[in-house]
Amino acid sequence: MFSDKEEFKQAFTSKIETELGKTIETATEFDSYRALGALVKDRISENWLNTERYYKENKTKQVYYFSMEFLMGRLLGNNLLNMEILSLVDEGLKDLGLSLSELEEEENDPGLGNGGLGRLAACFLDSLASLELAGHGYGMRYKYGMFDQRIIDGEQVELPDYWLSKDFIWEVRRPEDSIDVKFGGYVYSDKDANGKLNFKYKDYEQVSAVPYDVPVVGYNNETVNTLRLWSAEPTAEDTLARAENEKEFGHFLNHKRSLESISEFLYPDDSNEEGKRLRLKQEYFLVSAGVQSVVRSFEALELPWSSFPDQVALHINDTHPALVIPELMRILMDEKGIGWEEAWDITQSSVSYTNHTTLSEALESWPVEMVRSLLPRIFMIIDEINERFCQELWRTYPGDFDRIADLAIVADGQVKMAHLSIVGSHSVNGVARLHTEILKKREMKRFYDTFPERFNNKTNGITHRRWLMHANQPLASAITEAIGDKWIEQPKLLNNLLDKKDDLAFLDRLDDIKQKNKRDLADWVHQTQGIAVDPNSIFDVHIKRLHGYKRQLLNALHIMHLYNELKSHPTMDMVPRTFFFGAKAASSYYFAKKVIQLINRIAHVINNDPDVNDKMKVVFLPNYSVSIAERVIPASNVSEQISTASKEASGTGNMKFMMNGAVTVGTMDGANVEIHELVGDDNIYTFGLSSDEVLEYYRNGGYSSKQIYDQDERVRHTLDQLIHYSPFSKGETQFQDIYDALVHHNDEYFVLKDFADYILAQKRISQDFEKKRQWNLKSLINIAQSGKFSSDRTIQEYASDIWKIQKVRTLK
Ligand code: 26V
Repeated sequence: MFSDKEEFKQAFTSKIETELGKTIETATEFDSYRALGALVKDRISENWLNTERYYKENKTKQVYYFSMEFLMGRLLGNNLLNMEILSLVDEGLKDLGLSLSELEEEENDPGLGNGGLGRLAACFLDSLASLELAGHGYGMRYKYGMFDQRIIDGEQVELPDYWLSKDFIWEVRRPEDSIDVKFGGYVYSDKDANGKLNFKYKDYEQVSAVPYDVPVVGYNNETVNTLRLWSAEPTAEDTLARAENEKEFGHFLNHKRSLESISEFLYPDDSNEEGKRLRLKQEYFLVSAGVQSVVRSFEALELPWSSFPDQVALHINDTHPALVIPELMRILMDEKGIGWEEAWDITQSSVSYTNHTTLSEALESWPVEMVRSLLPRIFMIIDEINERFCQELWRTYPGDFDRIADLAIVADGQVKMAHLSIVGSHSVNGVARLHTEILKKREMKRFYDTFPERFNNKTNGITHRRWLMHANQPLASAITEAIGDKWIEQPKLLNNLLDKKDDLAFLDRLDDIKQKNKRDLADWVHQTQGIAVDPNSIFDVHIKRLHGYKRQLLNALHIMHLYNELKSHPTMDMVPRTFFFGAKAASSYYFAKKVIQLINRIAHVINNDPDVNDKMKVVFLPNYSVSIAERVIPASNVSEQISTASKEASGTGNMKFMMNGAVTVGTMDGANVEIHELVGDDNIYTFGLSSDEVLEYYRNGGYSSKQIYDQDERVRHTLDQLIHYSPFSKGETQFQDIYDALVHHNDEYFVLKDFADYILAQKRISQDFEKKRQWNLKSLINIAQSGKFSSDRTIQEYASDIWKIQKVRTLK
């Protein structure tokens, strides 16, 4: 690496000259970003090669984390941080008249994920490399990631996110490792001389999966793992054959486009909509390319097949890559000649599965006919897995038709992917304690009864390197000055900050840092949106995907209520607040888009009303992304985690806020429960129904939102403003559907039920925020207790309990 700043400056200057044929003076910011990236890549490559060689030579067990989403965020700053040259580079660039943070802005944020699930995968990769564990990501190289959100006339408009418009400098295309993936056609079998059935495949369509490898750099070590993203292209033979057969070039182009569409775009996470065939194609494409390439690497080791599970762990991030199970069976049986029993044993022992939601509408299932026609051999194998599983159940529960129908993998003309995932793996985990309990006791109870030993909990985590050390460098430095730097390797040691509870100077320092971050955010909001916000107000932040169950609507209605209070009591004492929102709604999710429209409407009314706008402001941050989260979270005072209890499997934003000293207002849902347990009643604002209460209502009824509307004047007044003439509706009907959902369709997410309690929690926050010292102490306690939520802890648990892998030392 660079021994000092001067050496870096020298190397950087010559990179600009050799790589770009320019000088520091003539280079644009993007040029400088590229040159810096190229320089960093040079330094990564040696460790990358060595890591790979080490794993091979030592036959290290490898984990492959299959995920349809990796929400990586920008890589430049993170790589510099992990290589421990961030400040050296920062200073060197300053000498040359450049700013690192401005160069970082030149990088497109690769949005190859929807939200929590994709970002978790990215945090996990960072932890795997940083803990020197041999774990790699397998994902899709979508041409278009999460859409680019614009707000036009107060409504969400989606533009394609062509994130590759500027080269993605971190990837390395490896055509030599391409894999052929087959779709469609039909299967026939013949018997060989020994009477053994062989399955053959005819008239299929063949696609080439070309891998693009991205290095994943460990923190302060020599490990560089790989994120392998697959891209769909026509195969060489296919192209040649078509060129010979098809005289018309147009046909060829159409064919090429149809193949490439497999890795064209990321599906939004609420799409129950039609046209899912392409999504199933995407899933099989990732799985088949991935498993074939894993098998290829395994074979290079020249070990017996029985040792496959000692060499390889295949992890599936939700059910999206569940076809790993039949695909590995297919390869082992049809291509390697292994019998069913042994193949099944190998498969089950290698595969593990994480469930990320209990929402029934989010559980994947595919029409039998679609699977059969698109993946004929895979369907046969699934069908056989199902047959054998149902027979086994019949032996354990003879005559219990109801139970068997309930647990079957193929039933009602559908293939149930969660069932396939549980049956075909040795481990099933939930992502927070409460979530895992709900899986065991309710959603997957019958599976838990059948395979209790498979179920386990792995509470989610976040990488403290990106979310604290990089996003909030001043806070990280203050922590290190206070308790030394061991917390970086052992985040639980953040606990030592509790010794500073009575240290007024330290509490003031935390406050100063927060204040500075708030000013920076305020400046950025002013520059980008033209909205002036008061850095002394409470920064109250609600950033996450827009979903009914996440209840951005509850927050919005509360803001309307506060506005009404201020308007009717102009002299009312109110602690100034700025409400920030960031949220994308899937394009087909009508209700979610209405809520975005409402929030923008509220922002417009409040921000332009001089009667209130020195006390309240509402900011909707368009195009919420990892990089926006990195700006906003360090500047937050209040973290909104207000999902309907039982619905949010874990949440990970909640952990990021906590680690940056924001205090949570939240329901007892997901990982909020564990945050509450760590910080205690005084350092979190909990409110609302418990998950048991919610589940009880769903089961036995008894909730009437209309009754609350009729009885609570505040609710009625606020809701009426949605449909009657008011500043928010202006007499139009655009919010009628929100009103109807809450009043006439019995408020599926218990917004009205929790409204009163939420108002009280928010009142307490306002009162407490004014007691500065006490508030700073709450902030300190949150930071001090956040170590548990480092993804290093989570990954260590996966490594020892599920994957059975250990730390390795890579050699120079
Ligand atoms: C998918 C769908 C599809 C159908 C309509 C409703 C709906 C709602 C949510 C989803 C996403 C399911 C998978 C997911 O992203 N889960 C998130 O995973 C995070 C990481 O474990 C966790 O923190 C979040 O609580 C969980 O929602």
